[in-house]
Amino acid sequence: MDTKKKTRTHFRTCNLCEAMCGIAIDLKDNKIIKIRGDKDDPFSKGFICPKAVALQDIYNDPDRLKRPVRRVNGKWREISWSEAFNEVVVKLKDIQKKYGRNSVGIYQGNPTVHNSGTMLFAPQFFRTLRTKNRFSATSVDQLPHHIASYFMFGNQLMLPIPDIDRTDYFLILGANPIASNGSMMTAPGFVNRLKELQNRGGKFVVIDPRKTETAAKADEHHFIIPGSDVFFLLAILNTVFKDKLSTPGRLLNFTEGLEDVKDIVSDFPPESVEKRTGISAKIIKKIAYDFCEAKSAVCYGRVGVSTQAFGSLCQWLINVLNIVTDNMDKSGGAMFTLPAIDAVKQAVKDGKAGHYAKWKSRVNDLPEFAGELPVSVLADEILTKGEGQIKAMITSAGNPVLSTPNGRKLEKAFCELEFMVSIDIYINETTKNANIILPPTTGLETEHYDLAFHFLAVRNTAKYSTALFEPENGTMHDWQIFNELRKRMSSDKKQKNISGWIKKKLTDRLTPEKMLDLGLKLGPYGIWGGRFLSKNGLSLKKLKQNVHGIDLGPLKECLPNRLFTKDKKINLSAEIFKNDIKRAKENLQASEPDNNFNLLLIGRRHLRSNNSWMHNSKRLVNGKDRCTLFINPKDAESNNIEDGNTVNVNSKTGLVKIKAEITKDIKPGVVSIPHGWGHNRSGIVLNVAKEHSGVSINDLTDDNLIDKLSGNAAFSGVPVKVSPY
Ligand SMILES: Nc1nc2c(c(=O)[nH]1)N[C@H]1C(S)=C(S)[C@@H](COP(=O)(O)OP(=O)(O)OC[C@H]3O[C@@H](n4cnc5c(=O)[nH]c(N)nc54)[C@H](O)[C@@H]3O)O[C@H]1N2
Ligand SMILES: Nc1nc2c(c(=O)[nH]1)N[C@H]1C(S)=C(S)[C@@H](COP(=O)(O)OP(=O)(O)OC[C@H]3O[C@@H](n4cnc5c(=O)[nH]c(N)nc54)[C@H](O)[C@@H]3O)O[C@H]1N2
Ligand code: SF4
Ligand SMILES: [Mo]
Repeated sequence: MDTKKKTRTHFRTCNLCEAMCGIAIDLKDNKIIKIRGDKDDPFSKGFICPKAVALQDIYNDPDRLKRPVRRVNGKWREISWSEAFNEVVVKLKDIQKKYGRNSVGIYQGNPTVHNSGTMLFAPQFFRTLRTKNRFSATSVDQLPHHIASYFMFGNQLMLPIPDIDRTDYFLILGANPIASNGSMMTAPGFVNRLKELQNRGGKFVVIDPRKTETAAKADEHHFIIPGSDVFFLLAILNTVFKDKLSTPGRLLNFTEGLEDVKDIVSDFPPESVEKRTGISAKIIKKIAYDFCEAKSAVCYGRVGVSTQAFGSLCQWLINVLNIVTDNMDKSGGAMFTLPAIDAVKQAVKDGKAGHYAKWKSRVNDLPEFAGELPVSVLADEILTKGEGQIKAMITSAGNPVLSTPNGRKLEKAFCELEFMVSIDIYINETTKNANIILPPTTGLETEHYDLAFHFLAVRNTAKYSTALFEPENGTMHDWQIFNELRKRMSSDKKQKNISGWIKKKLTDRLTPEKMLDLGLKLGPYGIWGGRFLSKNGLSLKKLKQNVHGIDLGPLKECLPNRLFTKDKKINLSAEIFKNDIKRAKENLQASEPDNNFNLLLIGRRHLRSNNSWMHNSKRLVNGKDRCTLFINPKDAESNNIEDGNTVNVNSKTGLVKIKAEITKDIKPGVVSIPHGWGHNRSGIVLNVAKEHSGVSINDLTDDNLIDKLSGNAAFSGVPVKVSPY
């Protein structure tokens, strides 16, 4: 059949955010005529958001790079792949030879986890570099979740997922899933799931400094002072124990440290945190009672509580709350997935799945976690002279100039490098600083399997998408780029023995398809490995036959078997959390506001945006300016600001000029700017985005504001001053 001339429909998963929506793409003469939700996808049931339609804009974007480019005297010139690879490898090898292996730094951005090719192939290349200077978007996002899981369950990837489809009470802190479509909780059609929760008599309660799109639909919303969730959670737990509201139930048999936790939280009665959180003791107690009285309940906290000075304590306490109220590993509580490719199990090496503080950053002594250092320290690692200084950078699928704290400083640091290569589809605020850009194919040209999001999903499902379009001649997939880099970096390495030689030959022949097929077959539902050891088991072939995806059922109880701790027990009171409580206590006592910077800045997300990189789609950026400052009428009045005024926003780190939008939906004392904007830097090639540039909130955020335990950026509640322009 000549598919080029026919009308046809291609089914796949949208890979833009974590929701894994099934989409149906109608084509005529091989041109896209419509992108719609796939009603037959058993998981997303036809739900999509406006970004899915923009997949075609990325594919068709005239600004998208398709051939490698080199920057010479501020001008970009196309070069051949072989020239590009040669130069990159020669430069990286030279620099490592001259300054040592840690002189090459790596930053991997968010789309990494949305691209199975990169997930499978980038690590092999990075291993050849043997550098300790590895960074990623994890430390401006979910690092505290991994730390909590590692210390409590023994595996950094054993992440509890709220069982939203069965819960009776859903307590949401610092997340706005109606705009973000859910994170570390893959639940396509989230808004419909919330409606169903309410229809079956359940309740959901939102704790957020802003009355968000999600909060607006909630049964209760309570404003909280940014950065104070740790105290709210401690006080909830205080009430649970003091009033003997609940017990861990079945979990008690394999939970260690309950008495320690009781002891810790006894110091935080609700009355003691009223002022710091802005939530009354009465409300805190009511939430504790409602949570415990519900048939099932789950507490979930995301970006807004991870990116705080006490982000790790927050994620730990959220797990503790779910455990001590017998809402962990139970229908309607927080549960664990069993994905078709079991990344959780595969994360175990030498009996351990993760490590913490095996080494520290050269500057500021920040702990590594699972081989990565916190990105807040990246600029300083480049700028601070001495042994181990970063002299070359590799960025892949990331835009840290816009997405990490004090982006201006990082931008300056990039200018000091001897060499930089970026693997990216655009010349943007980060990649414009590279010497060479290696552009991969994108979304619709790639096959897709969600290695990450199947294990973060509210149901067990599996789905594989074939590529819609053949890649253009002379273009390369991310995985091919990484594979080529790996081969060339290790080309002069002699294999010590025959098994090494065989391993290398086999590695050279791997493709994502082969690896996925193997993973599926050996996985828990596979034809070779699983409990479904039969013809009906999963394989890539089987997934290809089921273009809408396969439902593998609701999440199931799996503890204590699935625990990765040595003693097969949940560790409720790991030392690192207990020790960090001291820091929290000090903070509670000494929280006098800084009069110079009297407002607290937070971020926000919009449905039609996706971090920093989708503003070159006209259909998404059209309409009202979205990069504005939300400010409460009281604060606007006291600072002489009227709606629509351009204002100065200052922090210790920087200054931006931005339009004010006065709204009661933000707590007095708090202001909000969305992240990912700021396309007003010279030298970028994003012609649509430039026209809707906005400003970067990360020109205001501070690389010194971190969660000391994890090193994660503390974006929530950056002190700022707002004044008329
Ligand atoms: N102040 C503040 N800052 C934040 C946040 C916040 O809430 N507030 N959120 C943080 C969070 S949660 C995150 S995850 C980070 C995101 O931080 P980053 O990952 O650094 O930023 P992105 O904007 O996602 O950049 C993605 C890059 O990948 C490129 N790209 C897209 N698709 C592909 C592909 O298939 N292959 C390759 N090679 N490149 C591709 C894009 O062109 C873009 O350059 O931002 C963080 N920054
Ligand atoms: N449309 C869209 N979808 C996205 C993205 C996007 O950029 N746009 N990014 C994707 C990525 S990378 C991620 S990680 C996810 C994130 O998904 P979510 O975590 O749902 O992200 P946000 O919408 O930023 O929600 C964070 C909420 O925390 C609140 N908040 C801020 N500070 C505090 C605080 O101190 N305490 C409390 N309790 N709340 C606070 C904010 O007001 C905000 O409502 O979204 C993903 N999906
Ligand atoms: S919600 Fe996320 S996965 Fe679903 S269509 Fe929108 S961007 Fe794609
Ligand atoms: Mo993220």
